[in-house]
Amino acid sequence: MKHWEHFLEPYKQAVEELKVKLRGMRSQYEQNTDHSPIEFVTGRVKPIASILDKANQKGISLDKLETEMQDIAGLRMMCQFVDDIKPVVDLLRSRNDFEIVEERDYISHKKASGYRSYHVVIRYPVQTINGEKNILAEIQIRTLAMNFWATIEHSLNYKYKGQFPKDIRVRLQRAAEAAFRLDEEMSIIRGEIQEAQAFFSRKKDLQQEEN
Ligand code: 0O2
Ligand code: 0O2
Repeated sequence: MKHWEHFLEPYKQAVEELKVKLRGMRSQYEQNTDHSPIEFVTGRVKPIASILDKANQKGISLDKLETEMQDIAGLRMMCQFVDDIKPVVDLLRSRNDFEIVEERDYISHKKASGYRSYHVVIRYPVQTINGEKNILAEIQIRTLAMNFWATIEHSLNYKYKGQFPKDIRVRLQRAAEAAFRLDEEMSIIRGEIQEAQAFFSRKKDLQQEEN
């Protein structure tokens, strides 16, 4: 147990630091533009039981976790529109506080399950009392609709341990198509939605100034 605490410490620090940094991108957008492509940011360190399960499933030996398990530190950036994802990825590419080591585009190439998301794996330097330690972290960038589907599917996956009954599998695939269409519909009326959001956020600002 002590060994795990020691191993996970830099990952915990990285998740906390990256949450602040990525949330900082959101607040800068909010201050400088009418629309932030980032809706919200979450992060977590993978629980030990999940690390062990995944290592077991993928045949990763425990002494290779650091190099072979890329999502021990995981961050998620949620966007309103599919078109917001690319500018967010471009911003990640332009940063100089970490290095991108891999990108996986499950939006142009959705997974067989119906999963859609854009994954960016980074090498992030953590400052420790023993010097700098580089760790891998995975940033998942997705729309709210993609996130809704993935969250539900993930819970069901947990319940059925990946072996879905046929009717559930079919329903999940239909739900994935519905989420895809929802994203498409929202993209079409994006201009209208953003105009309304900008109007309400200006109104809120004015009310705050009056109080
Ligand atoms: P569960 O139920 O197992 O999913 P804050 O206090 O707001 O700074 P907090 O409360 O520590 O932050 O966490 P945050 O950032 O709100 O989000 C934590 C939740 O985000 C996790 O819940 C995950 O569901 C989810 N999450 C975020 N990023 C990732 C990721 O990259 N991979 C995965 N698998 N999940 C992610 P829990 O606590 O793990 O509970
Ligand atoms: P968690 O913390 O429970 O979410 P693999 O595990 O082989 O699919 P790999 O190589 O680790 O893939 O990388 P990949 O596929 O880029 O990223 C894996 C993570 O993406 C998963 O983490 C999920 O968070 C998410 N993901 C991938 N496929 C699906 C899917 O079909 N449904 C859902 N809901 N999420 C998916 P873990 O390992 O599941 O961990």
